[in-house]
Amino acid sequence: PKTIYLKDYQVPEFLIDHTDLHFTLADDMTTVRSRLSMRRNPESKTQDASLVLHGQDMQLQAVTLDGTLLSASAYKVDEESLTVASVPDSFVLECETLIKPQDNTSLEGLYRSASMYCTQCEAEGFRKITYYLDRPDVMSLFTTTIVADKAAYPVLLSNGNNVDSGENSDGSHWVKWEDPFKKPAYLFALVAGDLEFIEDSFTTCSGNDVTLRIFVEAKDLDKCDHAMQSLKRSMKWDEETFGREYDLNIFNIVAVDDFNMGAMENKSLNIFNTSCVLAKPETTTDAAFQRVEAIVAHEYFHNWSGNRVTCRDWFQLSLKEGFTVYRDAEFSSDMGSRTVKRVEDVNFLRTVQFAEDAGPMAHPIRPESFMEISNFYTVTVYEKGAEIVRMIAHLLGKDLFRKGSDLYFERHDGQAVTCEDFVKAMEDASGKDLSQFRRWYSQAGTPQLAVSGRYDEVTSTYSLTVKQSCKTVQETPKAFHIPLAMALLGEAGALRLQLQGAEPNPDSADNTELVLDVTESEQQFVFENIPERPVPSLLRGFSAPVQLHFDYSRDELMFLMSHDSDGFCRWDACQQLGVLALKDMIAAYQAGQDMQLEPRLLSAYQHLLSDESLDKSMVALMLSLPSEAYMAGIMPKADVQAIHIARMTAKVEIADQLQALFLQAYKANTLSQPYQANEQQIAARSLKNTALHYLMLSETEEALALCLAQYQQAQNMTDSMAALSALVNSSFEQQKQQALADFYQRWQSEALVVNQWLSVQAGCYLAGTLDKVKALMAHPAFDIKNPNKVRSVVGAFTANAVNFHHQDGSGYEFLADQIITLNALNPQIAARLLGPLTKWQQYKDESAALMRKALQRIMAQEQLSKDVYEVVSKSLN
Ligand code: BAL
Ligand code: ZN
Repeated sequence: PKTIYLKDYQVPEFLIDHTDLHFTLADDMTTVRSRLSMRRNPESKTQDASLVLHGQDMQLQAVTLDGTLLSASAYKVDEESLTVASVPDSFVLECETLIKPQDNTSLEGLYRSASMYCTQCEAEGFRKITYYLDRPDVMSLFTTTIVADKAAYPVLLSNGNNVDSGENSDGSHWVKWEDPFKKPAYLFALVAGDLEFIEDSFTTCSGNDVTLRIFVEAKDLDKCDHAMQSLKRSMKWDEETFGREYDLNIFNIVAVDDFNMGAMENKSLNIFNTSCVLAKPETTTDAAFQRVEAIVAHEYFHNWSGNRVTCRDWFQLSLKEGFTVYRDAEFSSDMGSRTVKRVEDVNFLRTVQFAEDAGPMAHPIRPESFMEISNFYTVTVYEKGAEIVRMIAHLLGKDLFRKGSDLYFERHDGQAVTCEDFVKAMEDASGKDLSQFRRWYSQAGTPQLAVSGRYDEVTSTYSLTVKQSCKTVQETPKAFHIPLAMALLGEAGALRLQLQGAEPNPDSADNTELVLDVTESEQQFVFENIPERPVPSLLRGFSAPVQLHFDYSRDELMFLMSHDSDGFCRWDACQQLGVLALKDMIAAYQAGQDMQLEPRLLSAYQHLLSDESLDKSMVALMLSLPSEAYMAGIMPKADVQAIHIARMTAKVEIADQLQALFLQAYKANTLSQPYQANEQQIAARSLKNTALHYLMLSETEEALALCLAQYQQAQNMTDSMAALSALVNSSFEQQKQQALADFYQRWQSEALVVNQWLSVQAGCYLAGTLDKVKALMAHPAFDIKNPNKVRSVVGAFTANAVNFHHQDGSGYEFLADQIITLNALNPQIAARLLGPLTKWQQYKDESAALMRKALQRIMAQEQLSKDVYEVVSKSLN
């Protein structure tokens, strides 16, 4: 496969002013007729070029140029394109193609999901629908006519407004849609099916009424309310927070079962994976409720950050994704607890994105090359991209950041632009210099920030020395501009900060936090008039996506945990104490010695469970030891078995020692009110179920009784799944089997619930899980063509570190088998599932060798897709 480079970007040679599409959907074949009004791009240097359109996997029936049917010699078709040798400066090109959505298992382009037709065009799926300039900087006005059998497909949808419709004598009907906004082909969407909808409305800030509809299969109509409410909250929030108003009178969401991604922001016709839109208490966990709200918001926010202002090319993907993830995170923070949201996001970033940055697929948030763009819908582009936007917001301050965002939208409305355009708008609006900051866009890797502190009693100064370094598999980047938010904590609270050489700080209460501009490889910051030896609170709110190293003593971590006013730092202090505790135990295990649990950790947990004034969600988060994946990421040549055994030993010890407190927390947080997915209830359930988890680790009869009662009486899926998961990971074999059978029996007709049932089993950390996973894949509930099911079984298994990394290599071989099967069916999903195998450098030599062996077996397959080839070849390099 060919590598495509950002440096080779050229403006398109042709533009498409109008795109008129006509679809006839029939069981055996779909006919697509396109009518493209085209002209040469005056900005292109090659004014005599022939016309080359993207296209694949279709059968071309006829090509017409300005009304004249072209003979076969006038054009050339290959696997990826249609070339018309000679075209005038301005012309109309018409193509008729045949496609087979029913055979399209890649779920890109037009395909069938259950009994409906739907599309996924981002990034390059439109070229599987018709020949086109399938690149985001070609923006066109679309009209779309859909013809289909009326009985089977009563609902026919596309982007924009429904402008005409009618019926034919053969039982078919048609609808014509017109989108008044120019858009790139990746935002095109079509849906046809037997769907029902719920409807609501929203009046925008300037008084426009918008009809909101969510289309689903009839059986799911009762699971749409939460998404609808989330949509309305998002619309309002975007007006208030970013000044962004919706721009059409209609906004549709459609739920589909078979979907590669979470959802897609097609103009006015968002298509969602059912898992990201459907929610009701009986079938949906708290976490999934929150995910629905966040993803509905994310897709809605794309209407401005993505659709009105889109990307010039796919290297700029983070322009829309990083910004939109930042926007949805801010939205979620405003809807619930800001600290909890921040901790969850940082925990994810540090575990998953840092691992990507340390692996063979490391790339800057604006990659410089790719073979297959689908491989770059990554945590780096999305989540790290959002952190970069967050840092800009932090550096500019709230008002200037808003000014920058207003300028960006105003300046570039209707355009396809670059990350540079975004940064420039921020600079122009604020007057701040972001030149060095731009390196975050072009350099990969996680900066390491080594900080040390020294207190001088004689001069009453405190010096912080900050050293930054960064290394990736490929290179050593230049120094980043890192905003380091910090405070100095004394016995009685945060101290006033006066930085040597800086303007004197006014004597006000809010000068206890500073953001240090770290810009060099080594810098020293000296604080004056510091009356006592302080404990520094560093990287407050996780002010930059870096790995912080400060040699805190365990007592200092205990102090931060209870005294820091920054919630993120309190949580992190607890995590870092957990890291030290686990490292001790891992080392003891590896040396064949007894594993002793750090007594401070036990006392910290005891305190967390006893202090009623603490935020329950935060307590639940702090009671969770650093994950095995996080530990593997920070330990060179990770020994997964040792990490698992040490962590389980620690957990069982905590469970046994604090049994009474866990029981008390369990009882105190058992709610009697009807379920609501609100902040208070979610917090209580999360603490209660954390307590249940620990209680079950002690495997007492009392805990079992509690767990079974919770399972049987649960009125909501959060409680039901928490109990089922505790049972599945316990040694109460008979009760476990009974609960699993009962659960399936009860929920077999609810696909999303069955997926949870699959994943709780595939994620079981007990021995023998791989055999169970293989059995699950033969279960009627499994379907390898459905990405949600594949993620629930194969994805959940690969996240199950101790089983996936079994020392005999069986987990790796199993994954390789699945990749080889999926490579032919759905390359995107195959490449995505490969992730865990590519990180072989992070594991001990024996594991690494077995992981490479599995990768080599995949590499030796004939007919590897571009997606899989790129990931495997780069990770074997
Ligand atoms: N644009 C692909 C799905 C999403 O990020 O919203
Ligand atoms: Zn997005």
